[in-house]
Amino acid sequence: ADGLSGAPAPFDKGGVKVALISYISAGDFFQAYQAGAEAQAKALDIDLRIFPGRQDAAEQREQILQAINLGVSGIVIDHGLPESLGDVVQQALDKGIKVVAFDVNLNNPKIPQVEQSDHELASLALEQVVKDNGNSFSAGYVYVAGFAPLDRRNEAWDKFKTDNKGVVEKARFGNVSDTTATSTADQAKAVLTANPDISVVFAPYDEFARGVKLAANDLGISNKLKIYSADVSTADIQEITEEGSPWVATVATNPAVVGAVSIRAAALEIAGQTVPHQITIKPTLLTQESLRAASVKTIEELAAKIPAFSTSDAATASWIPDKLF
Ligand code: SR1
Repeated sequence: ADGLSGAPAPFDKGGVKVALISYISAGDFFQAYQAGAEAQAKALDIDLRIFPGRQDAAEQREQILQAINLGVSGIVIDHGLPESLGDVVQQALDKGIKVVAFDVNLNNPKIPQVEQSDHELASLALEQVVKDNGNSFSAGYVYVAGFAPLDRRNEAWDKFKTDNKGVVEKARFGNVSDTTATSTADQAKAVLTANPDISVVFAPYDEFARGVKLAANDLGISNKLKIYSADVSTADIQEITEEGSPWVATVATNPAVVGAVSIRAAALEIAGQTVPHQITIKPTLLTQESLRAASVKTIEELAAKIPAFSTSDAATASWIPDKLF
């Protein structure tokens, strides 16, 4: 570890230990988030310890205790179930370890909360739904309660239904696991078969959208359905823009940028510098039409065209390198 010249302690010496403890590691979003966190950690000469998430609350608790024993200076907690984390997170704070939470509400004024502005994300997607379909249609909705971003997006969906009485939610389904897309596809097949009048599916997580698209394709109804989602990855862009795809819009940040922001927030906390309690990374609407028109094929091409996909001004400081992608 060489340290960063001009950086405050302990970053001037380098090798500061930080743990990234995820609840979910599988899927494009979480892999890109981790890659962004690693890139930012490297730029800060942080010794980043990554604990893979396996959707296992007991294991995540254990990992936090392991990180405390490793003597880390900071912990970034990426998703999780708040009810199973409160006491172990408090143990970390009591030892002077700085904690940052992404997409898990730890409800502690000492813990900065990172999020992607989920109400806005869902509202932008739903505005596009109305532009494309009007405000009277039968809908399917993919939701699993208990995940902070999905719960926030659900608040926007509830408001949308209140404001648009002609929108009828015919079925609600979803699964979050290590096989989210394929399990959601199995559920979607049953739902779409039982409700042939569904013309719109709101699936605000890219793994959900991928599952619904798979089901629509298997049932041969891709031309009768429109899918609206959250998140974007290179694989998603290919699925959205391919000919005949029912996946017509998504609203997203660059997850690598979100990962980088989470590490920067932890670094600022460790350096004793001010970090806002709420750190928000704003998402962008990406329609099938706009992606096709711009001939965008990868997330890197998106980053070259849309500044918010290459960097964020959240949690920055003059001593923190932020040109990562
Ligand atoms: C199970 S929660 C999945 C969501 O977490 C992140 O906020 C991503 O946007 C993804 O949609």
